[in-house]
This record gives sequence, structure tokens and C-alpha cells, in this order.
Amino acid sequence: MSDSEDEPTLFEVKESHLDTGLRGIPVGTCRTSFVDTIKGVHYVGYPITDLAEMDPEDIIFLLFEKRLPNRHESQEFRKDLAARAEEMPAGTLRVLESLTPGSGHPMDWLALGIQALGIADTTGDVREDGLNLIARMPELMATIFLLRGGHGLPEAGSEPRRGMVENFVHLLGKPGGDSDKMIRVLRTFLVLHMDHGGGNLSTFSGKCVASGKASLYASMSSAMNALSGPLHGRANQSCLEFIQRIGTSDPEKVEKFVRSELAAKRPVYGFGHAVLRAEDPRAAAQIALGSEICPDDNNFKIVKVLREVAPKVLAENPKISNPFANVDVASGTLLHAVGFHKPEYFTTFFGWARIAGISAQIIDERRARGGRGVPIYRPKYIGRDQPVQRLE
Ligand code: CMX
Repeated sequence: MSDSEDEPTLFEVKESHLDTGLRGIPVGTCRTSFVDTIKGVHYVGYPITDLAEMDPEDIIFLLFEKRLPNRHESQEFRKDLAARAEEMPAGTLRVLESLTPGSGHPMDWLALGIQALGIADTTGDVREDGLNLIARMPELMATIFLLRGGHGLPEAGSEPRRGMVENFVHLLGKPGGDSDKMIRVLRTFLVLHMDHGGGNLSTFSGKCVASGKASLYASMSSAMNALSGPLHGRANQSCLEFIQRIGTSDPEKVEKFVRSELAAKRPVYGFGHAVLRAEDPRAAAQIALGSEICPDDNNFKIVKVLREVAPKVLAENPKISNPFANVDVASGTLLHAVGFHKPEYFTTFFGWARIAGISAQIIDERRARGGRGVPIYRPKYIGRDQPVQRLE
């Protein structure tokens, strides 16, 4: 009997698994997080709802070190991130100044900004590069918001010692809205979105590119492009637009709207999932936060009705594996309620958060096989409908 015959069979690939976007096919291991189909994502074993109110910096430490920091480690880690942020390569973000305000999608600016940071300062050590990028994200994000909005470079000097989210809000200047609530919502948003197992499209894309020994910045820029798709990260933008189109929290009218969207073959945004088979606990966490900070917001009232009505309608279609609310059902509504009124920017917050999880996973993959790293990704595609031909 050969060694491979001793190994447990995790999965038997059948014809029906082909051309399904690798749905459910095991391809590797992940040390940062796993997704339970019912209980949702766990970071290094901790259920996400237990972490939702914690400092984003502590969760980054958790994903990198696979344990929560003690108080001293937490302070030192924040100091380290602040020092890295202060060493922002001079002039890097001027690349973004050459773009026309309002042009393209903010996710295009984010991917480009990350690539520009990499051109200025790639060390080649993925851990160093990951931490540098994480530390410099608040300034990159604020620069994108201000330049793309036609407001020029940030006028306020960067103050990374405030904390990542706090510095971002400070750099925006006077964004309009309650900055304490803005900070509260963004901190939770970042924590909830940092990681989601290894197989989601953006993480998988980032790791694929990194497996060819591309730089952390090039890998992350690719991951951001993957995240920008409307069925993936951009769904949080679409979800708020969807809720705004509903425009009423009358349950009967909401149900009618959901039915008409399905009849028109359009997605009911904020519902369904490729892996989860219950309501995403991250949706519940954000709805709980909304009940605290914006209970009277019109969009939020619609979200609460939609959360009850949509699953009943979606469940009528047996093809839909999960009729329940996903993470995007309320995230855009909360961002809007605290003053971020342009939905096209929402996916950049998702990208900002995901940089932590994807970096941590790339580092883990580079350390695999005694430091040789996971081999270059190379799944197999089976040739079809292309018999061998000869030129006449
Ligand atoms: N509205 C309308 N149709 C839906 C649906 C929804 N909310 N959820 C699933 N379906 C449809 C699918 O499009 C698919 O149709 P086809 O067979 O015609 O392709 C069918 O039901 C079966 O889909 P599934 O196996 O249940 O789910 P998938 O893994 O194919 O798709 C997802 C998952 C998220 C893309 C899908 O549920 C969807 O489009 N939801 C709306 C968009 C959205 O909210 N995206 C955010 C995802 C959040 C996250 O990834 O965390």
C-alpha cells in the first residue's frame, strides 16, 4: 500500500464538481479563521461575536500571532504600527493626485494606491510588508476619500498614535456626521470583516498571486481587484442602494418589492451565502449596533423589516441554499447613518479590513513546508470540446 493510500480521503472530485468555482473542494489549510456553516466565522477559534467590540489592532495581533495580546503586548503593537505609519514613503500617494477626481471606482484607487506603496517600499519580507501596509492604510484611505472627492490631499497631519480608525477620521478633517459614532461603527466594521477563511475570492486570489512569490503589495492589490466585484465585496454598496430603492418599512410593500426583484431576476442583496446556512452572526452584530446608535434611521428600519420578510420569500425557492441575512444586510446602512453617504466607498472599508486577514494568511503560506512556502498554485482544468486538430 502506498503512502497516499494511507491518507484519509477528504473529498472525492466528481464530474459535477467541475465548473462550480471550486465550491467546497478542499485545497489547503487556514490558521487564521474558519467558517462554521451555522455559527459563522471564528478568528483563531474565537466566535466573531465575542470579538466584535474589541480593538481592531488587537484583532490584527490575533490573526498574525494566533493568540490575543496581553495589555503590554497590545500597547507595544500599537506603538509599532504607529512608528510604521510615520515612515510613510514620502510622496507615494501623489500618484493618486494624477487621477481625475470622481473618476473610476474607489476600489480601483485602492488597488492602485497599494501598488504605489509597494513600488516605493517593498522589503521582500511579507510580514514586514504586511505590517507596513496595515499601518499605512488609514492615510491611504483618507487620501483616496479626499482626492477622489476633489478636496486635495489631507490637510490634517497624520497622527497614527490616535489608533488606526481614529487617525483615519481625524485625517478626513470635518467629514460631517458624529465622529464618535463614525469611529464606533468603523472599528466594529473592521473587526467583523478582517478574515473569512481561506477560500473567499479575494483571499484566495491574493494567496494565488503570492504563491508565485509576488510581493505582498502586488498580491494585495490583486486581492482588492477581486474584492471589487458586485457579487463579492461590492455587495455592501449594492445593498444600501437596494435598501434605498425599497424606500418603505411597511412589511407588505417590502415583501412586494422583494418578489418583484426576484421576478426581474435581480439579486436580493444582503441575503444568501456561498458557505453559511444560517443568518451570518456578523449581520446580527451590526443590527444590534444599529439598534443602539441609529434606531430611528429610515434605512435601518427597512433593514429590520427586510431581515424578517426576505428569508420567507427566498426560502420558497429550493435552489437558494441560504435565504438568511448576510454580513452586508446592515453594514452600508450603518456607515450611511454615521455620515458616509456615498455607497461607492463602502467596499474600500471592506478592503481595508481584509488586508489584515489576507496578509496573515500569506505569511502563514510563506512559512509552510519548513519555510519553502506553499508551492505555486496550479489547479487542473480538464480540456473540453477541443479535439486535436492539424493545420491544412
Ligand atoms: N437573491 C436572488 N437569488 C439568489 C440569492 C439572492 N439573495 N441567493 C442565491 N440566489 C440564487 C443564485 O444566484 C443561484 O442562482 P443560479 O442557479 O441561477 O446561478 C441560486 O440561487 C443558488 O445559489 P446559492 O447556491 O444559494 O448561492 P451561491 O453560492 O451561488 O451565491 C451569493 C451566493 C452570495 C453570491 C448569492 O446568495 C447572492 O447573489 N446574494 C445576493 C448578493 C449578496 O448579498 N452578496 C453578499 C455576499 C456576502 C458574503 O459573501 O459574505
